[in-house]
Amino acid sequence: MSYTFGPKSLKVRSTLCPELVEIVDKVILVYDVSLIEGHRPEEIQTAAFNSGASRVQWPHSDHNVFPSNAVDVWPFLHEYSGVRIYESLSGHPKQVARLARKLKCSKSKVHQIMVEEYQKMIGVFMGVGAALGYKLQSGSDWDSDLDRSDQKFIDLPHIAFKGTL
Ligand SMILES: [Ca+2]
Repeated sequence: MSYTFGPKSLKVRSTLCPELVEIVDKVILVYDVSLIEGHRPEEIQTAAFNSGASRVQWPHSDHNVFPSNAVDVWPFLHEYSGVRIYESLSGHPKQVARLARKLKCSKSKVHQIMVEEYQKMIGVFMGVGAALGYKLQSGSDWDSDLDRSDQKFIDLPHIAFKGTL
């Protein structure tokens, strides 16, 4: 089964560098995602930095070049344990509370489900990127040493193109 991008994702896709476009077009064949943000202009980068959503200032983010070398992606979960979810996992507290009610489990269990889903998504990206000969960086492992525990700032949706392998 393959999936398709909705209008918002397509708009984000149009701001991505050709290598990321190639990658997301392969990812969506096997794993459903929503593309949340690609190119980030100065005022948006400054706002992201000021709010703590980004740790770098304009123009040092991979989102700041055009076309963008970075994309923020949310996994689109279809169902869990037989329960229809059918939404992108933003991790927003309201979503976590809603899913906890829906799945009849704790909020911490929902967080665990989300982190697992993100790690699955990141694995798909890394695999697809490598198969195409591209090096990617994940916001869950900034230094790409395969250790997710050695950093303070975790940005699970962040995927950046870092050149060829
Ligand atoms: Ca690491």
